[in-house]
Amino acid sequence: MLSTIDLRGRALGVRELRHLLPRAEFDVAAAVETVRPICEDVRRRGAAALYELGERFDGVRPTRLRVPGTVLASALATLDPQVRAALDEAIRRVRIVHEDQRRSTTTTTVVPGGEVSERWIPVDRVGLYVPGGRAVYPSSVVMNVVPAQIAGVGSLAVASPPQRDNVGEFTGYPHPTVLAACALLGVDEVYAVGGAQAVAAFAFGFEDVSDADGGTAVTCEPVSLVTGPGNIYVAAAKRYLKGVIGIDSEAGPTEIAILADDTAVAAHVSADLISQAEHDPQAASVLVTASVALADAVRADLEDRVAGTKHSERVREALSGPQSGVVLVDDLEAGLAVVNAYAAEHLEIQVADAAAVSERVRNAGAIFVGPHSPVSLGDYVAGSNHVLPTGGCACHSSGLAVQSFLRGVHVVSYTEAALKEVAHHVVTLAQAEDLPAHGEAVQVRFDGS
Ligand code: HSO
Ligand code: ZN
Repeated sequence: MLSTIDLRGRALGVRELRHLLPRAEFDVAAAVETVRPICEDVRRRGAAALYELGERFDGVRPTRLRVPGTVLASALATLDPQVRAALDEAIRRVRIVHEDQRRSTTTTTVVPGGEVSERWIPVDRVGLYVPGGRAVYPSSVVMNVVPAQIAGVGSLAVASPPQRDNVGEFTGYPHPTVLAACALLGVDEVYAVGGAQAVAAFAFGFEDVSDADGGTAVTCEPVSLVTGPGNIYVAAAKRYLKGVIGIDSEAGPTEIAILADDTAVAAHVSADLISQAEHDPQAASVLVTASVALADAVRADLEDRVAGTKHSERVREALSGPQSGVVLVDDLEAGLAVVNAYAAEHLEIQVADAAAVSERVRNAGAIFVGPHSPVSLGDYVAGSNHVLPTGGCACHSSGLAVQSFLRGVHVVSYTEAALKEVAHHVVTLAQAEDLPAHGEAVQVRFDGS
């Protein structure tokens, strides 16, 4: 488990580092070919396709595509009280943090009478995807819904795959804890649709005439934006339909990188590496350190800890894969260069003076500072968001936030005098670009004056 990449004694640039550092091959482009017919089928046949695709890919035909309100209510009523308390606390903390990140309009007076504002307008309607394959993610409901609600999105729908193992009134619907989390957050538009077909259903909308109950058919209106993590097919569908819809990011398998020195506790490092490896055999767990003693101690701890963990097979596969490893570096400086080149989804800093070191991190989806801030805290109840950029996308993208659901619109307002003052510049630039009608549109306002 955990191969070693020994970079000691080598001065490497970003290009070389990216080449040498472990990273999963995640061929979304190839998966786009697989999801194209699925998305087109949903576009053409709507609800009929969604029932069939659920049966084929999720192993159970959705009972109804839209989960009835009574089923949502009973998921909440039957939710384990401890799970409810934990979800309540997660919601409370995620709300506190995200409330603070609201955007307000900025207005700049460029000249007297000439103003430009940036007004933040929420998207009208979003579709939030909550995965439900190897694990079920009520926490992801919280991470998607809370920022969307705080941003002021008027209409939001959740989709999550129907679960084969559900029984009784939950048969053919998403996992009851996912439904309960939706109910807790006041989301009543929930669909039993998973995978690529869920993204297509959101993009195109559909009408389910089989769910008319003698009255009107159920309609899912198309959304403007789809957010949330998912498997490679969800990512591929997001890529394929981008443009029809906006997307947050193409979240791939989870990654944790830990920058540690010999002040770190090996058992903590080892447990944290395992915690994210548990998600997926393709998950990446990377330790970056200059301390051979720590690396050895972590390896030794992993032996027992991996054997004793519930999903040990999956974890072993993730830790043995080419995407995981121990990166040995000369010193902290070199370690920082490595983590910045790697741009992990989650980065833990477990070194002396972790706060100061963390300020020097430029690329990471989220940073966890010091010995008492493990990633799994952030996964659930730190208040931070856990929908984060993977695969090196942290170099250019942010995790899900209130901002993800807003558009910043520039609002221009000039008086006649303020326009007159710059009219000649508009005319000059219009002529320079051989677009004289642009200039004329200004001049016409002053003709005869
Ligand atoms: N670590 C995952 C999120 C998650 N973990 C949900 C547990 N549940 C990606 O950030
Ligand atoms: Zn996690």
